[in-house]
Amino acid sequence: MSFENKSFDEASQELLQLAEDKGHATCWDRYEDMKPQCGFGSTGVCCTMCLQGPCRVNPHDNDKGNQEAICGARDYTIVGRNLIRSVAAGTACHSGHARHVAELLREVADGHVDDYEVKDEEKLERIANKIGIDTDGKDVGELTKEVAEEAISNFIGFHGEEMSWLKTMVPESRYKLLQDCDIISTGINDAIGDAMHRSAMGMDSDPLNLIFGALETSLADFLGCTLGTDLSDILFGTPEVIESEANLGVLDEDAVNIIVHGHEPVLSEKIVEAAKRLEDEAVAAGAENGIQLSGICCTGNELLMRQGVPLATNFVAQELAIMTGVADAMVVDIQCIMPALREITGCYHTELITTMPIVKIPGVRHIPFNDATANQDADQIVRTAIEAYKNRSGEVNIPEHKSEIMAGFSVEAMVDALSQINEEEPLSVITDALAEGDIRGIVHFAGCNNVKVAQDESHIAIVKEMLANDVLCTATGCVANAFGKHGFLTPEAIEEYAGEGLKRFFKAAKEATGLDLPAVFHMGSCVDNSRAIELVTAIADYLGVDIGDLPVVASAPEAMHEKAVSIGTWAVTLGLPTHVGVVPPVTGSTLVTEVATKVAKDVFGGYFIVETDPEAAAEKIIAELDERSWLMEMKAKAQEA
Ligand code: NFS
Ligand code: SF4
Repeated sequence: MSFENKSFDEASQELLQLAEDKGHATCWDRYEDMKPQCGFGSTGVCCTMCLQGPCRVNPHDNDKGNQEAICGARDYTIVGRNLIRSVAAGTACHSGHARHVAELLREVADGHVDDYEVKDEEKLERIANKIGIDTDGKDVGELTKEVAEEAISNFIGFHGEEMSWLKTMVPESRYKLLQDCDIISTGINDAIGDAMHRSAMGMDSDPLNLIFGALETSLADFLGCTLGTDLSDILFGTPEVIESEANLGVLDEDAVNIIVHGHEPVLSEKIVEAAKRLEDEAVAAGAENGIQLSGICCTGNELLMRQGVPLATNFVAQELAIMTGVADAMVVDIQCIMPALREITGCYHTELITTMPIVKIPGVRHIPFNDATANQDADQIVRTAIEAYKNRSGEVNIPEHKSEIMAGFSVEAMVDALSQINEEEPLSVITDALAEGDIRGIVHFAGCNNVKVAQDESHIAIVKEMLANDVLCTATGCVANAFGKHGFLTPEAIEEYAGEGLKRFFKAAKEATGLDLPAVFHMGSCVDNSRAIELVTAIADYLGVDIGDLPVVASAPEAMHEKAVSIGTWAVTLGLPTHVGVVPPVTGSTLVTEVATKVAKDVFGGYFIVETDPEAAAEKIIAELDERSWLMEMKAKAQEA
């Protein structure tokens, strides 16, 4: 049997065959078991907000029309409430991650932890300037403290003021629009609290009010993502262009393989250091190649971006990585960690290790990771992996597939590259190419894998169309990982997939700088979607226009997590048409669906394009890019006249 309906990734296909041979169940099998999935849940019209429920209303009941729930709630209220709660959950994830980094930064400034230090003083100063902190005469410690405290104060708005950081993150025109719509919260935690409060039983039932509430919450998520990115850059360094590899072929039979999985660099950066420190112990245990680290999900992306650690695979294949037989430890922190890992690691010698107080799995080894004892904890984790290596016995099934990749494209790294072409005005390299038509627009890819789509298939189908149509592509999260595995993060992919205009753009860049750039720019983890907005804002400011004017579209072809819902929502709010390749649970309300897919465009410029067919999606994305380019041209002509 071929496994093309489950995964487009050949490494995954090989291991799916193995799973079948050995009788291991995977998420794909469990997905089949879940069918048929409940129509009420799938369309967002199931409410469990009070103990009288669940209420499942039928929006299209011929006898009763739009059916009312016990309390009288209708489809639009229930869909609106479920939506805002999803956005709040996504926001809690990103901002929980950011909060940890912010608090760590403050601890570092206060001298309470010894195992971390500020690695990027330049970024520290740049961020301080950006948020209006006077840097004159202050040393690194003072500045770190002030930046950390300003970040933490953005979580709770004691003084009833708008989250101060947000203003620095978008063009003035966009900020004004957000203010006019009255959707800027006083703090990240306030936004999450309000979202939960207003969606409780007997609270907000006005769908429009709930939708605007969801937008407000999503802006808090955007801030959480930005803090996660900026503060991590300060602590661990701003990514620079780096080379590495992607896919399960990076696992090394002759090394102790430690796979880090989750999201925060706070833990995984320490694992990198500990792995170097304890390399000799691994060799002494018989692993002649020492320790091989690799990553899954966004912690993989974080380590790739800053340390060049290779990517093992992306979200939906996390169980398959264990079936290689050489994963000595899988170390997880927060988010996107399937509880199913326990079952599959139980069949192998693999040590599954949880580390965070809010993520435990029954029956799984927990090694608490504390910032104050980080080095010691990381050593214990790595030593546990080395011990597990000694127990390795079963057969080895490492797929040979892997691809070379280039990553590390922070906005700083991109501007740095562009300034080798035009030192004075680096962004003009992109805007000129847009004006001349060599580049038709920019598409930023974000998001996950989803078992409802064959792994990576939609990602690859859409990016191929984009490149062939001269679209400049950036990516974060599991889709960036997919592009890595399938060879799109290489210069060679330009030759293979790009249209003539895009080829000219990259050729000119190469001639001016000697740099071989990849066909797609890997900008990092999912919190690093903030980097995409930083880039877009810089371009908008350079041209003196708004984000909503630019030929830029976002796409999440295989969205899965509530985090993807919150990111998609802020992308729309910030003015980006946003494609989603999986139907979100809102279609039970025609009203909410119409607002999300049509009305939003009139207010914000951004709106959701829900399209599960990748070819149709690509067409819609390109039509949107063309429409925006045309409008920009018309506006420029009108200004000249
Ligand atoms: Ni983003 Fe990253 Fe992957 Fe999706 Fe999960 S790892 S935070 S949520 S599945 S892209
Ligand atoms: Fe039903 Fe209303 Fe309770 Fe929801 S809040 S479960 S719709 S009675």
